[in-house]
Amino acid sequence: DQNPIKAAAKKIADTLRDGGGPQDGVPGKPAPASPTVEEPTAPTEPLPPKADQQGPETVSPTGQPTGAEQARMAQSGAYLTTAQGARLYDTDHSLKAGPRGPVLLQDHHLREKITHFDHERIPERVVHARGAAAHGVFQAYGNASEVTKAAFLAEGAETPVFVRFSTVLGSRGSADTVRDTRGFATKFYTEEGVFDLVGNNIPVFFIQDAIKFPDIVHAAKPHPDREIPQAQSAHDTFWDFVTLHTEATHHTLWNMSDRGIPRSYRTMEGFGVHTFRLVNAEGVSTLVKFHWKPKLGVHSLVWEEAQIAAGVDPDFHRRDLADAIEAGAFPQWELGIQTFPDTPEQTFEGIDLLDPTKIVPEEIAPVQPIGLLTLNANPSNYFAETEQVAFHVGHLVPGIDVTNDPLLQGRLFSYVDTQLTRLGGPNFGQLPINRTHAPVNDMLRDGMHQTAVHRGVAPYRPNSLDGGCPFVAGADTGAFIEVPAPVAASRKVREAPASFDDHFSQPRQFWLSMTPPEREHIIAAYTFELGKCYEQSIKERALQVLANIDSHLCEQVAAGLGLPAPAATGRLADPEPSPALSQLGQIWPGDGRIIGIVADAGADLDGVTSVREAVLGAGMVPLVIAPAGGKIGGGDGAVTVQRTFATARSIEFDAILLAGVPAVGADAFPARDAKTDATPAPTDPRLLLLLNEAFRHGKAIGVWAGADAVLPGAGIPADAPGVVLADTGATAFEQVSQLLGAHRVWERFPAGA
Ligand code: HDD
Repeated sequence: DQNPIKAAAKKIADTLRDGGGPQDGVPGKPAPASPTVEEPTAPTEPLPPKADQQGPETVSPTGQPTGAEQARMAQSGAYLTTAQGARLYDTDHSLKAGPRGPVLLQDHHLREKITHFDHERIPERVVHARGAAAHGVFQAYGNASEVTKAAFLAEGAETPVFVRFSTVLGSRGSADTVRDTRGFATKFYTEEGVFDLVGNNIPVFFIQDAIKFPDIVHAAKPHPDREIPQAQSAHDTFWDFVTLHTEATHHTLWNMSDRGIPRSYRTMEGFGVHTFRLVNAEGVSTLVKFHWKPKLGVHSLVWEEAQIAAGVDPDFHRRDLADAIEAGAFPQWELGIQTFPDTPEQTFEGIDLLDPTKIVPEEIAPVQPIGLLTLNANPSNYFAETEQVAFHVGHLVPGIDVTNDPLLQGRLFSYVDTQLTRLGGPNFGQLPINRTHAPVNDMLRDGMHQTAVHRGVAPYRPNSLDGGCPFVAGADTGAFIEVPAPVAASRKVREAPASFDDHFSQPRQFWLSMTPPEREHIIAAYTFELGKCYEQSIKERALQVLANIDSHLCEQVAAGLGLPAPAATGRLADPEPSPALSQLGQIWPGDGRIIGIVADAGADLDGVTSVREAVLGAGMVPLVIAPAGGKIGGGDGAVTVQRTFATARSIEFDAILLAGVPAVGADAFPARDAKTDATPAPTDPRLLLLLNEAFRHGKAIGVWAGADAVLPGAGIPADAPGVVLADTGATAFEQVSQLLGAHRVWERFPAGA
């Protein structure tokens, strides 16, 4: 039988018949030992770096799993059982009154299987529903001990962590690359209890008071009548709210910048947003803002890439994170703090530190690195870990305290409340992923899904029956020790301080800090999003907001919308630009970058082989793209194909190399005409599209072995910036990898990308 699926099925059936499988229930034959199930909160050993970092399709285990691989199998035991442990002899047929008869209610296995399935889904998160996560370790540098007594920040401390990245607006099944804020939530399993840093990739928030959170979320989520659009802000209700409510201007501007479409979770900054309060061993307090700085730099997609990815690979960020970790390219971030004196005013250089719509520019308060985060293991089970993890800004350890930021104060209520619905009761802290690594002695009892079997009779204090236990900690080791900051005598009010009224000077500072290509992207983003609105009055109001940020920005967007540009309503602020806000201008390591190498049988295959090695040696991932799958070339020099013209799309690659123009008769490239020396365009439009997109998206392109003949057909001028014509593959890759340090060939922008 030539059909491979049938052949595989037959092989399995033969194995089972020959006694190789669990159905072979010979009485008296011992069942195979069940492998030990790992504790989900303990990070599994990082997978060893793949010897050759093959593309994802070559890394899946094939054949019979053994050892550690067996522990990763879905079922740990050999026999299929009911939930009560009774072995089953059939799971494919319902119990019926005869082969053609009705199904019997008596069938416990049928009812149990279907009932459990019916209840497999839990409510998705009301925001941040779509996410991806990883285990890792946090290593403290020790310098933070000056400002905090938190044990996990002391020198040499190593703390297991679980980090979940997310989009905010979309449902669980929405696309990764939509324009949105990204969540960056970190659970530190410290020896003093769990500390959660629940931040975003944008350092400011839409609103200044938590009471408005339902409003902004209702406005940003899909319209309630048709439930569209999914996972995006390009619609009337969003723009209605953020233009009426101008404290949202700063966050919205960040969303419209390249920060709203990250290249990867690995290349995002993270921010704690609020000002927190740290307390050291002497009881001295310091105000701080937390920052995560990615070792790979801060990089984004271009808008067209984001849109293509949403269709071609909606799991783009999830896949990128998991692949990088599996390949051993562990992403890293430094945790940093900006520190401010804890004065009664709680301002710094005139910036209100309690206003979550304001940043403190790094130029006036440098970010001091205090530790290193490394993500080194993928979750074993998405539901048990990534879906059930429950973060909470109130999960604090001794030495870290909150401030009066009214947004933070409301969050302190919301996070535990939401878990009651999402995770079905108050015992979600007992789920493996949420369990603290510190001893728990909480006197909380019973409730839905209680899994602990508590002993004794005195879960109360004071008691005499348990000898007075448990005792309370001293102020030196206890959490939630309030810094005795005075609370100004006042009257009860529903008001914000006057300093919260400035909604435009920092957006203007952000705009002034952008480079020309970044500004072009912002203009294009506003033009796109407002162009998707139906209500003229909302567009006009949005232009008024833009006029209060910058006249050029307003005029360009107005031109795109075909509307007049209004003037600013007042005098524009004149802030100093903050270069740290720009993503451009630095050179970054290329670790984990994906290099597509286009080749076919007639290409320079020796060159391809050596370039692959060079790419791996540089810590990047080479993926060979060919007209069809399998191998190209023969013998020892054969090259394995990872992507075909059918499966490759430009968005996956950070740079493209072309390994030559093959000889007559090759599939991909037509030959040079011997008489005229002219080379017709390549025949395969998918290759043309790949090259053309890569070029328009500012990606470096390296060619050798005559492959420059392919470029005109793809609309690529051979002398364009970032197009490398080299003699050998080695030189082509060397120059391309240098260009990658800047992420993109920015000279090609602005070009309408
Ligand atoms: Fe929130 C989830 C970040 C304001 C209410 N939030 C959630 C997550 C992140 C943030 C990263 C996902 C956590 C995960 O991966 O499980 N949220 C922020 C930041 C904010 C912020 C950085 C402002 C600085 N959030 C905020 C406010 C409220 C909430 C003002 C409510 C008053 N957030 C929630 C929530 C969620 C949540 C409803 C949904 C799922 C969850 O908590 O566990 O409680």
